[in-house]
Amino acid sequence: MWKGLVEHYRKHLPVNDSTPIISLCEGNTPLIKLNKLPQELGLSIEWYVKYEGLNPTGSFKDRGMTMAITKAKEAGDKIVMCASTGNTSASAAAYAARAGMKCCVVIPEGRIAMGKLSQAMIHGAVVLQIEGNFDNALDIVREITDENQISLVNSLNPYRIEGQKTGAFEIVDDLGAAPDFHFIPVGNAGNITAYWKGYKEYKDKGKITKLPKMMGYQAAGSAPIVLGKPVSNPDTIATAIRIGNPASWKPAEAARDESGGVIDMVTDDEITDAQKLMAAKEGVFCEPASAASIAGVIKYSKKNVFKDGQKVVSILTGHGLKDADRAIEISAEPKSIAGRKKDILKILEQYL
Ligand code: AN7
Repeated sequence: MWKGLVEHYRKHLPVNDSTPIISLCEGNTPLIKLNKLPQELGLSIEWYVKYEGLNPTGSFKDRGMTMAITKAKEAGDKIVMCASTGNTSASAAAYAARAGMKCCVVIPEGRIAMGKLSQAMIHGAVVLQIEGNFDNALDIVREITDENQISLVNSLNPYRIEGQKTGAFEIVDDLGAAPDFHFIPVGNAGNITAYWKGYKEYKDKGKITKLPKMMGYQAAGSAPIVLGKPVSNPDTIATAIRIGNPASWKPAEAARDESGGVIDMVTDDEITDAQKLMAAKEGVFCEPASAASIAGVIKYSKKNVFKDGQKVVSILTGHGLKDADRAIEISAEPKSIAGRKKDILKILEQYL
């Protein structure tokens, strides 16, 4: 029985026999091989997506949160706190509930996808909306957690990175090797940092000989690392990565440079096209931010640098249902018809 990633990878994680592990059986997410998309794009790569939307709260944040909340519990903290574009707050609220702790989330008002907001609310977090953006929220939360006995559970918390590095372990355990390229959306840049740490640890332990190139993708309206300077008014439909001053900026650049990868950006249109392609051609529904890791492959493939048979992994960081409003906005409207058999058949004629 799968008991969660801390149990499974405990020898790689900072826990001991008396650590009270707080888990919702996260991790062990599927690595799905794409069938249609490579062909449609004329690519002869072996392309996989890691469907992190299948974690308990619907995003990769659960990997880090199981560790962060476990360590907060071990330290005897009663309250945890985070700033969030949505998924961190959903995950923190759920794991805090599981641990019997209070959670406080600070979010940018009106910029959180409804699914994520509903999660923080139903799990009983103190939900505080501020007028500013994520970066402003994180500044406030850092100050408060510095000055009080409250655990910060954003990815600045090193235990978050420890938990999230297990994503790299799972990919290697599934493929028997690291992929050639690892495509990943970049917001606050914790996840690219964590995956790179995971791959490097597996290499140090002799489990792999070769490391992947780390390929990070920001949204064009929120691309501080690409532009080389903070963006004061970040904007994108991919609200999860609407971040203008990433906390893990330096480690993300290190991952890029040490691996020989790139950090680039994709437009909202490219993100939307990629999200629709994944859903319609492969049956995998991811949220807009996640689709940046698909749009990234499409953009990069135009440079004609992929070699036949190379292994490419894209991390689909969150489930599409998180932002159902957006999916409805970009899809064909349901047709309203009279409920007669012949009206329905008339519409289906073209597919028969
Ligand atoms: C679906 O929830 O920052 O580069 O506060 O929700 O590690 O920040 C979310 C980020 C990618 C970017 N995809 O990851 C938050 C938050 C999804 C996300 C990212 C986020 P990082």
